[in-house]
Amino acid sequence: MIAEILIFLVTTLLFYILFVYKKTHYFFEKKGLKYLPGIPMFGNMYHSTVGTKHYLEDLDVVYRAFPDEKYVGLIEGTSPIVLIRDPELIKTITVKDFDHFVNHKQFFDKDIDPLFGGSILMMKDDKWRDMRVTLSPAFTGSKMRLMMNFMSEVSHNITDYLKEHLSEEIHADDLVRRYTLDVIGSAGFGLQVNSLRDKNNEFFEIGMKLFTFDFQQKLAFFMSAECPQIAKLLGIRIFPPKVMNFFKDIITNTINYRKKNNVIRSDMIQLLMEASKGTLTDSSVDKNDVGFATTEEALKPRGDTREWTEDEIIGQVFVFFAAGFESVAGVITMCIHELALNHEVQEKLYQEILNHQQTNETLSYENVTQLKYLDCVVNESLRKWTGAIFMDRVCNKTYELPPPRKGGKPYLLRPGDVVYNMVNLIHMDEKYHPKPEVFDPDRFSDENKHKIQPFTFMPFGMGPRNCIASRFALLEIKVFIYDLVLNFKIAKSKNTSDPIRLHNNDFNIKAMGGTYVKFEPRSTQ
Ligand code: HEM
Ligand SMILES: *[C@@H]1O[C@H](CO)[C@@H](O)[C@H](O)[C@H]1NC(C)=O
Ligand SMILES: *[C@@H]1O[C@H](CO)[C@@H](O)[C@H](O)[C@H]1NC(C)=O
Ligand SMILES: *[C@@H]1O[C@H](CO)[C@@H](O)[C@H](O)[C@H]1NC(C)=O
Ligand SMILES: *[C@@H]1O[C@H](CO)[C@@H](O)[C@H](O)[C@H]1NC(C)=O
Ligand SMILES: CC(=O)N[C@H]1CO[C@H](CO)[C@@H](O)[C@@H]1O
Ligand SMILES: CC(=O)N[C@H]1CO[C@H](CO)[C@@H](O)[C@@H]1O
Repeated sequence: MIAEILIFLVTTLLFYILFVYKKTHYFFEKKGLKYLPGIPMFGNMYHSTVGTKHYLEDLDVVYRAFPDEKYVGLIEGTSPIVLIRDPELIKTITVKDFDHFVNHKQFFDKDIDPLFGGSILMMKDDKWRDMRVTLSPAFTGSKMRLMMNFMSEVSHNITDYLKEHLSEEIHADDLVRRYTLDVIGSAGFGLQVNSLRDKNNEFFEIGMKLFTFDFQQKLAFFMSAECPQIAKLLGIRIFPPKVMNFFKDIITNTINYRKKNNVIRSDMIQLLMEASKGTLTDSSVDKNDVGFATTEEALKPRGDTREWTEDEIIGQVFVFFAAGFESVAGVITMCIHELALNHEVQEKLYQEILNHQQTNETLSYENVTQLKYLDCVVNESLRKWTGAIFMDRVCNKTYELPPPRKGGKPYLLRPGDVVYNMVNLIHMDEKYHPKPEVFDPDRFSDENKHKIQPFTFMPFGMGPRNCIASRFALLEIKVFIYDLVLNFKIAKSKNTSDPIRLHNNDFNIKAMGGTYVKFEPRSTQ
């Protein structure tokens, strides 16, 4: 009897899995979309789910399978997603018809993870619009000038540390994460973290915990992405309340301290405190701006201003962790790795920086944009290694995509349908960037940059929902690379991998086996 019930249950389950598997295929076929069948339950994401390949490598297989399609079907687990591969169409979705695609896919629910879920990243529609308009003034050029001091101080401290450890093999992944974490501590939370000297710093440890998911967290993440209702019902949380409370306490204590003692420090907490009182504005145009325009230029306030609670606004400091930690750390680490492997690029960059330093002792905000080759090196690092895998957008109003190929039929997107606008894979497509594996900053030189087709280089996303902090990120990267290249020769060590391959653990951009280099003294020292 029990055996029969078991057989019945197993058969039902198998049929159910097969049914779900076939349903997506039928769905795409009916709509005339090309797709790869994938594996039941995993869809096209089998290898990255079981951890034998990076997420990007799974996507790459689908991206390359149909070179003549403007978009194709992607099966993520059991969900059908439209993968957009045509730059022209990406422009239409992220800029021209943005009104149909305002929101990101919901990876975190506000009720499940208040810090991630309550941040601007996950906000929707008008609420997002209002928050974006409120926060944007905190990220304009003139505010970045203030942030630069915090970055430089951390960078100098790390340079000093490295001078005491010349020619030792350094684990750059760790070093760079200490830099970005210290910068977040200082520029974001008003803390002097100094995590390189104070190795067991609590802020550093808790910050790192947010990004190294253990098995339980991976499962929770999978659940809240695949079946959010069930996850919510079960009260599944990705981050333990302890972590959440740690950050909340820091923020609350800092604010209370500042209010009580009338302390003013020009960091993000300060800017956000002003924003919550509605006194933060910025209409100045800075000719030295780097990065993409933030949204206040594109989004008009809706007139009636929303009242935010201080909690709601201050919660946005956490965005530095959610969106600004791994992304920056990944690019800087890869840039260091590339410089160690590409000797000529590093020497050319060194010459530019040395020249600058000889006339101008320290790097100032005004001078950052004048370092043209540095800009090219950073952009080339972002081309190959941006953390932006795709720009996910959820369709809000029924929308007709043009036919995927000549003679095909248009595709109708319904509210709730998800599209992924590809970023890295377009950066690495030889159709747009010849010899994409080669690290060649001269792609961005004055002579060459016009050859880069629009919407084929978009490390910070595109349109009104692009990265709010691209200026902050570019500055943070440049300040550190400037100091490193000026003071040291970044050299290969025993464990430097060449060529660089992506590790296969999760979404983050890291080199397989880690990035190890030596910082050798420059002969002038
Ligand atoms: C190299 C570093 C960074 C990269 C490559 C990067 C990339 C991106 C990308 C691709 C998006 C989505 C854009 C889209 O869908 O069109 C995004 C959004 C965002 N990023 Fe960044 N980012 C970086 C650093 C930062 C930093 C330092 C912060 C600090 C606050 C930050 C805050 C945000 C926020 C708040 C959003 C969401 C904006 C919205 O939904 O309105 N990012 N970023
Ligand atoms: C930099 O180092 C100095 C001296 O060790 C220290 O007082 C300061 O707090 C450090 N700055 C940061 C941002 O960690
Ligand atoms: C580098 O990229 C940034 C945005 O990421 C852009 O503003 C800048 O113009 C680019 N520089 C060059 C030389 O292409
Ligand atoms: C640095 O900036 C100042 C002020 O903008 C400018 O006069 C000077 O030429 C710059 N120096 C270099 C080396 O670019
Ligand atoms: C570097 O590689 C050697 C083997 O070649 C290994 O024994 C050593 O632990 C590695 N060093 C680090 C810091 O991982
Ligand atoms: C289906 C859906 O999400 N509809 C939303 C589209 O956007 C408007 C405002 O921007 C919302 O009010 C709808 O709920
Ligand atoms: C010699 C030189 O170029 N000095 C400049 C260094 O940068 C500052 C401002 O950032 C200028 O005021 C100097 O003229």
